[in-house]
Amino acid sequence: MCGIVGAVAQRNIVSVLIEGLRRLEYRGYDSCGVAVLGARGPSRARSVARVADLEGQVRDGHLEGVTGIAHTRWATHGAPVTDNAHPIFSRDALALVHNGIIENYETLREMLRGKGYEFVSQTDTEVIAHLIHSLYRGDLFAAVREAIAQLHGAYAIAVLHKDQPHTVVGARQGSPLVVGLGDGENFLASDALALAGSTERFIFLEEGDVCELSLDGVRIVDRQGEAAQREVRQVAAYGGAVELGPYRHFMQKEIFEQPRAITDTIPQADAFDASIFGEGAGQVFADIDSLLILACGTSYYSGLTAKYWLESLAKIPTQVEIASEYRYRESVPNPKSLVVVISQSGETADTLAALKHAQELGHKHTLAICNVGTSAMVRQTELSFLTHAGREIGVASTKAFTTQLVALFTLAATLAKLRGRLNDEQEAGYLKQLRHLPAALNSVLALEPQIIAWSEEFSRKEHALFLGRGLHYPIALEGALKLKEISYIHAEAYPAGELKHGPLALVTEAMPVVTVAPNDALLEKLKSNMQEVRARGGELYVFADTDTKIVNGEGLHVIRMPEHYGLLSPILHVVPLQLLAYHTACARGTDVDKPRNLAKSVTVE
Ligand code: HGA
Repeated sequence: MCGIVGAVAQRNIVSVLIEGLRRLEYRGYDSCGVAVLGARGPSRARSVARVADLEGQVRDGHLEGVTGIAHTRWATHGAPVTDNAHPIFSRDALALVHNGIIENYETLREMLRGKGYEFVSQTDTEVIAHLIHSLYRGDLFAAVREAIAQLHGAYAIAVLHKDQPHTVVGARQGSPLVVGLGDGENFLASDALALAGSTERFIFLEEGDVCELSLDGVRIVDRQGEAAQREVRQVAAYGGAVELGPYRHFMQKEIFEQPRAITDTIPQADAFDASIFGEGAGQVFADIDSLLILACGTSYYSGLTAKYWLESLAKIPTQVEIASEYRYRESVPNPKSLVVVISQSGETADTLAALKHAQELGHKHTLAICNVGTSAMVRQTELSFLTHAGREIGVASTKAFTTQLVALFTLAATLAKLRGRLNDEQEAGYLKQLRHLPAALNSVLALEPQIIAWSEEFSRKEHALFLGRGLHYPIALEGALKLKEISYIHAEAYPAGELKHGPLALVTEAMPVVTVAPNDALLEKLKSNMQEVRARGGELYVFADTDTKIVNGEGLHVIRMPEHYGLLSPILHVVPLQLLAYHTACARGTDVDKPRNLAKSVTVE
């Protein structure tokens, strides 16, 4: 989603700003811009094309400066057109970039219009720029503090003013912002990743913080206006831009990286030990009587899968809820419940807000399952498990999902052991199965040519139905989500037993029905559901375990999964669904890594 970069230096800073935007590009955006401070005020370049186009404009226009801010925008208020792209100016004196949503922008706009401010964009952001400008009395830091006291909603902002050279002021509430410390120069960004190459020393701002960057230092105050001492963290692991290598898209690369990602995520320990989840986890796990899993999108589906594991293995009651729903409904808190939040980036706005809501309701035990160790989510939870998927660039999540499943299975097995429900032999068996997963995944990835053949058929369809049962119902949901996200084919997933309660009405010969058919206890029931589809002329595309005896026939297409993998089977069965979505999207010629209207880390509500 939106990205912010800012810098104060003694050298021309434009290349740092552009490079920062380039590093954030993978998150998805629809316009971008950069502003630098000159003697007569800020000047800017904005583009509704890619960062490369912005770079061309900057070069051709000789835009240079030692103080600047830059932005990639994912529009929430106002179309992705140049006038709405950030940086937004106020009276050619002040420039501002913003991530988030200002909920009371209409009231503020009326108030500011009353003061003579003219609005030239449809954004909610423009009210912040004019508000700060209206409050400016020679001190930008003070004006920002006064302005944010009037804002309702979520924001991370970076601002500069023509009368204050070598100054960028930032503030955050509900959207991430980090300060990067250099020598005689300082930086600001919505993600430390943007500043890799410029610094390895970061301060992760906390909710309500306001900061002022100058050449020789950074001033930070907290929400109350008290000087805040924030830890300086060394973060060196970001490396350079990720290369595509022999793959056509990052999504394909990431699907094929799953054996490696899972190898790196499987706990090294030769036992399911609470310490895998952080210091004090043993105590926490002994204290809890249930789990509440909060997540969005693909992470929500990993939570749904985990419910089956947690309740069958550990016999611990587990509730899974969409974060954006949980935070706005009245629920019954249980302080003995462990709140598990799942997010690839650890910055998902809805999940962070749900976590905060749970904490305010009195939930004291929290665990993050996350791919980014420096994220807000990891910092705001008591315990954490880091997946080691590596950077995921494709908007449609793949390796983050399967590594989350590894983390959640480990959690279920650990709780089962602590509750006396896992004997030594079972523990050794599950550990062995986990270690063999990368090899098993390689065999599944070898099915790619057969899946490509199916994808040709799918690319001509407008609808698809996905069926699964039990542990594999969430996998059917994830398969349908992948297909709709990147190929724009309308797809729905149902637990197969639900067919006759409604969706069967949709089944005709034009409706492909993808079926996840592992050789588990529900296989015979699933076969009956498949018959129901065939009887109505539906075309079945079945991913069946080798020993299921489901064979090709009229209207029945079968791809055999190499081996049955018991409780861990969802981790294997999701992979052909990822490949099916990927190759169908390729056949339809969509922008696979950056599907329309979507963004990578969803940092707005
Ligand atoms: N609301 C602002 C910023 C949008 C944003 O943060 N997207 O991720 C706008 O629409 O310009």
